[in-house]
Amino acid sequence: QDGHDLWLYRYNPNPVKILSSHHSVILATAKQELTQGWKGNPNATVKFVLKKDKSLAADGFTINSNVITANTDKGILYGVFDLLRRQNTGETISDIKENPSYQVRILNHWDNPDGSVERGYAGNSIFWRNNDVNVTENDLKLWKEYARANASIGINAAVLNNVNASPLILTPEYLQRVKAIAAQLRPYGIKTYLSVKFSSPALLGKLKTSDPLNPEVIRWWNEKVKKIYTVIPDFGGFLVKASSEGQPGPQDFGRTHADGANMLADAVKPYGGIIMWRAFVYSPHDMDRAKQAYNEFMPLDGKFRSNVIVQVKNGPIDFQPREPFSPLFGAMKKNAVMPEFQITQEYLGHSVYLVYLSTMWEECLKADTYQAGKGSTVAKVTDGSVFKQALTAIAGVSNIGLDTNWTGHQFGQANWYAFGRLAWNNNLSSEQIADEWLKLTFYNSLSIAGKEKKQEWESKFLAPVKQMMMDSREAAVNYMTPLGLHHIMAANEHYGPGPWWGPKGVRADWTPLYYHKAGEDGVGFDRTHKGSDAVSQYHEPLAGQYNDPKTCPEELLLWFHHIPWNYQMKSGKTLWNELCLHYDKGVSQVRNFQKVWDEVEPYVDQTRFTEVQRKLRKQATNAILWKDACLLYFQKFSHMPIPYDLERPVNNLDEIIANDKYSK
Ligand code: BDP
Repeated sequence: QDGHDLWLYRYNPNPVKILSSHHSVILATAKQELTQGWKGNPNATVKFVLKKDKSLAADGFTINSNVITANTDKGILYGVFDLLRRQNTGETISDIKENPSYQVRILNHWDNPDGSVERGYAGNSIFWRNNDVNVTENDLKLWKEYARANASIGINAAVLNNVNASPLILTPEYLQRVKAIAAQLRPYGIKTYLSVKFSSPALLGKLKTSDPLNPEVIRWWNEKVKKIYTVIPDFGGFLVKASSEGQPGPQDFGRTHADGANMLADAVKPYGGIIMWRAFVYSPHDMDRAKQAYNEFMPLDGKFRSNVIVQVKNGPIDFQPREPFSPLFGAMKKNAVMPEFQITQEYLGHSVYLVYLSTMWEECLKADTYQAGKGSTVAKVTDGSVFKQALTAIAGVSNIGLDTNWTGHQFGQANWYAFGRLAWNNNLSSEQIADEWLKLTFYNSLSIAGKEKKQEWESKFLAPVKQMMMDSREAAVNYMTPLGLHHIMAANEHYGPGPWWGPKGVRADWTPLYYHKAGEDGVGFDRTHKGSDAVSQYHEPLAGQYNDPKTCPEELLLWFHHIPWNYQMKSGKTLWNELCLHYDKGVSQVRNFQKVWDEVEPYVDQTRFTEVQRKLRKQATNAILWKDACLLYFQKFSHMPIPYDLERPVNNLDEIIANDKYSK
């Protein structure tokens, strides 16, 4: 077992008969999957029924005594995968009805034409290689495996290239490769999308401008879109990062985000395409980066076309181990908004840390925005239940690369899996998802002898490993950025600690100093009414709760407040002592993960066991570095001792800083 089979390993299927009065490419896929995965009674008959059922969404289905019913062939395919999953996890199957939470459940690949992957830690791109557009047999095989894995968890869309988009992607040569990829994804019900560079008309078309209101520019995009649809008739649309981090955009021409998005929306509209327009923007002039996306987008609410959806990162800053939810959720009421989660672990230890991200996404989805009264959770204000938005979607920035196990870390697969499951059902619990994933990934690959000991496996492997997953995100928060600290990672790579970093000449809101604001008087970013007033972007009662350090959840305290070192926390301890305790706890949690994993060795194949064991060792070493670096650095301001009953630092701050290549 090298992990390449993901959660899809199937053991010796039983024979099954399939009845279906319809035919389509997708139904053929559904039949094939059922045939190679059936675990129910041998020679049972399964029926596919396509009929109009108003209570079912386009991708929804019911399963009832071996009859799978849906409105569309895609619905049948999802029904088949659902049935197989339940068989493989040992669930009882009766009277099942499933409708997806979001219409578009999409992976964003930050992959570049040269094969590199921005923030990718699992090898090079599966889609692009050295700017070479030739398609090999191996490519086709891999793309098909990719499509199958996605379909099995309900993902139905993929953006094939980086949001920092190369204009090359729209050239005829690249579009041919996109066509080849789309052909592998289509039988699994997956639509293809591309990221585009806003200045493509000037860069590729040699126009004098890329101004979205210029008639030549409009014509250029219309022509380009027409060509794309000739090559890929079911093309999904564009994802756009514009006027952000140096990317060109409508603001270069004095236009708004809505002007830019609507021009593209009009171009794809005749073909049923959509535009996902990212709200990840921040101008260097505003005083608090956490407020900027809201400030730019709120005035545009209602100004976007109906086939535009605004794509918002879960937190207001940038995929930190913990952030409050972005105040744009729920705030925009007239235009559709979609969440963007980051599956790749840019700020959470790359492919070294074992961090199960589902609990973080669940925290965001279940957070109450109060925008339309109590219960207006992020899930509900984005899936169409609170605001009747016609278009609903959710995106995950992929962690996939050419590594044999796809995700670099064997447990990174759980995050890909969890994203798909939550996109399908934003009400699922992370615990259930972990349970499914572990059974599918580790139990089903055991030998028969292993399987006879199912109960033993459940108590000795499933229970402790699931608990480790459930605790893993909080552990990372503890040893990296506890109590609301954020963005104190080392520059550029965002892996190790770097709270000291903030050289002159670098824009302030890219540096840790800007975010933690540690000084003799305390630590944390004052976002209260007296500070940047970011709290006012939240609806009451949240704004009031966040504004007062006594009612602000302690896990977000230093996000919203600048707090004196000797401030008394709910525990009665000082802020400084609590900070020390959190860092220390994070380290012991990871050490405990090592023990948990070492003990489950008899239940895991050697390859996967050793891989995870080695990564946990690295994670533990790095956790200690984080703890030592942050505590020794903050101690220069607090002048307080690390509580003597805690483990002492084993690294020296001056040496850590000397080893930080960005601080030279
Ligand atoms: C940041 C990443 C950067 C991305 C950017 C984005 O550091 O590589 O391009 O987000 O989402 O987190 O556009």
